[in-house]
Amino acid sequence: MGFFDFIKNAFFKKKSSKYYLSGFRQTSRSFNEKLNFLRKGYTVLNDAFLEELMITLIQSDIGVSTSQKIVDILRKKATNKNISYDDVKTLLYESMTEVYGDATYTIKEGSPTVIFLVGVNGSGKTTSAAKLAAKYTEEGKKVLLVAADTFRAGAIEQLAKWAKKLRIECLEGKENSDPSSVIVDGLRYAKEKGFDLVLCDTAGRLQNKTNLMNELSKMKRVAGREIPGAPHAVWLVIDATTGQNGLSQASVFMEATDVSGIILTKMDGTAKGGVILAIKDQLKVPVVYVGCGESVEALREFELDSYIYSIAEGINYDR
Ligand SMILES: Nc1nc2c(ncn2[C@@H]2O[C@H](COP(=O)(O)OP(=O)(O)OP(=O)(O)O)[C@@H](O)[C@H]2O)c(=O)[nH]1
Ligand SMILES: [Mg+2]
Repeated sequence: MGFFDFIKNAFFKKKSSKYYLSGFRQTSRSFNEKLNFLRKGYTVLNDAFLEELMITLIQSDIGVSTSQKIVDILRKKATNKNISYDDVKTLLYESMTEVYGDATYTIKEGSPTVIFLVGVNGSGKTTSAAKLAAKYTEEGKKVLLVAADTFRAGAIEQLAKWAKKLRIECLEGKENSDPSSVIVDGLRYAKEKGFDLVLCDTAGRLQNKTNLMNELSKMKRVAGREIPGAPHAVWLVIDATTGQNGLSQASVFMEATDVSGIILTKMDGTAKGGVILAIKDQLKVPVVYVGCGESVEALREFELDSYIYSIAEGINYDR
């Protein structure tokens, strides 16, 4: 069985397949259209071909250095100089899988486990917090949402509304109060009431790095004082439609705090899904969730094989 048959079989058995196919539809379409140059003229894997491939990868938001790595891996893998379109595609997707590397992610558990969602405004923190709360509640965990975005008017209400709709408890901060004090209240309440997981939504104001650093480190400090090891994860939420720009946002946050994972939202609204490879390769932070649509279920755990399959072959299937 070939590489694709293997991942195809596994892919269609998964509940996530339909979300991946629709979430990565634009990326897949654009990527496959760009790869069409391979159909024209290239039957030999030569420098001109590799150069053209490199350009295609860069145009797909994979970034220069990550694209170079993929091309280098592919060159090494290609033992046969005479290549067909299908050979190249298989080699390419194997190389992309290799460049991503280890895709396993485990959350350090605490009692309760505390997760911060951080990121610039509009990236999808609040909706992701709500969607994650719904997912973990369904898995049997007792989940508390903490609305610690005390900065933006209406932010607390936005999360409280979601919580009400999903029937999940939400501790609401007061507008303009210190977000760290809301975190403390939330964690004390969670301990007292025996919650398993606390998801903290934070403000997305575009600050200077010093302010951001101070605010995030204070929130971390107070969380750690309440619950040993907290926060157990800090997930940076990035809007995928920003493409390579998201990468520079991520660098700023990574300098300000320890980011343990990335949530890439709005995949369904962009052809820039290639940025996942650039983020993991350049920042060495794993992608933990991908937002494949507006619905609660469309926030999916990141699965490397499903991702590669969706951008590679998804286009050939009826969706
Ligand atoms: N299509 C799509 N829309 C999304 C996704 N995730 C979030 N959104 C939308 O993006 C918009 C912004 O989401 P929010 O969750 O409010 O973003 P935020 O980071 O909390 O924003 P601030 O609180 O202003 O910092 C909302 O309209 C969401 O419905 C996704 O995966 N797909
Ligand atoms: Mg918000």
